[in-house]
Amino acid sequence: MNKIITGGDMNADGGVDIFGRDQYGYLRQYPTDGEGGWEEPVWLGTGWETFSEVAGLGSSSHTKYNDLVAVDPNGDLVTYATGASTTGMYGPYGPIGTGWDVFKELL
Ligand SMILES: [Ca+2]
Repeated sequence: MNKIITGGDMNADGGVDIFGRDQYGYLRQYPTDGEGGWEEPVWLGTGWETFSEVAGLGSSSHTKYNDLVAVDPNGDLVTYATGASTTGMYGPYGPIGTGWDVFKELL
């Protein structure tokens, strides 16, 4: 993995989840099992290597699910809204702003 982040509780099951992006750009979500372990990863898609930064966000879509934000190759900050991330489905992303590539990382 070349990027590991926590996204908060992405699937609204009460446990904090983590994400890993591998060298090929695959993004996986690792849900907690609620007992100190982790469930099988959920594959969330490819192409995530194009983002210089990926971070967890609260629910920007006013749902019970948290979302992700990322800095795309143009330096735009974009959001990926989650429906139910256990299905691996993320809604289309929308731009938040431009010029975010000047920042070293998202916190
Ligand atoms: Ca969770």
